[in-house]
Amino acid sequence: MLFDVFTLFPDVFEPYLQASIVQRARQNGLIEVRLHNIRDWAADKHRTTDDTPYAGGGGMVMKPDPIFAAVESALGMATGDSAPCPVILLTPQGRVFTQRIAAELAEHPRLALLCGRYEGVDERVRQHLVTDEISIGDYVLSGGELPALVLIDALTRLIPGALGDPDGAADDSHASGLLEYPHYTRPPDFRGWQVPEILLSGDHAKIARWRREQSLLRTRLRRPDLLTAAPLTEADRKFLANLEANDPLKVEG
Ligand code: 9D3
Repeated sequence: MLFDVFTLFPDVFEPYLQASIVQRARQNGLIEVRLHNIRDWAADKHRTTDDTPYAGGGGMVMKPDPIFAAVESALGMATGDSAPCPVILLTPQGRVFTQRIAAELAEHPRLALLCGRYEGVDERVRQHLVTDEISIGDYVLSGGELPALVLIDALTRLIPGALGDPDGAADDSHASGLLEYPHYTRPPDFRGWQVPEILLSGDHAKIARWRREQSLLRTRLRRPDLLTAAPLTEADRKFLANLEANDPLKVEG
């Protein structure tokens, strides 16, 4: 999978791309990330990439011409060298990124990621270049660079072979639609706090059921919105119905 990233701050990408699972995926040829500095496509001698908004309002707006030049050149749009690919603007106004959107985007062999800065980009970029707009959540960041890295990381994890584990991303929280059950490792007694007996029992069927129930309890308590959408078995529904019937206000420890 090829990511073309368009940014005024290409340097902030390097440290993360040179670490973690993303680095291994690059070394294994599973992903390629091409960083394009929008400033390299500014036409004037001061290499201007932003300007004041028409009709005032304060702040700065990213100029359309360097962005169009950078994206059209990198994607071979003028020469028709390459198939059209999604051009995603990272913006607080976009649809909020989820695992479902990650899976949808991971189907594409190539994505262009456009990182906004300042108050935003000239509206004509949105209208005539961008094909999709994504936010990573309702909080204010300084630009689209961290969101672009978030997207690259989430999509890389979905590529078969990108994780060491052959089971891949199937076990990830959110892939099942539920929050994860509690995890423990050695020692069995840490400062007097015990690992739940059942995990030491060796009874794999019982352990699987306990973990599933812990996932259901935790999701019901912390993210009831997920529970309505999650694929639940008949046994799951019985467990939840029983909880409601016996003790509607019971909270997990
Ligand atoms: C000061 C301007 N803000 C008025 C409320 C709007 C604004 C514009 C640009 C706020 C933040 C930004 C920079 N952020 C992004 O470009 C961004 C972002 C984010 O801030 N939060 C979550 N996802 C994203 S994706 C891109």
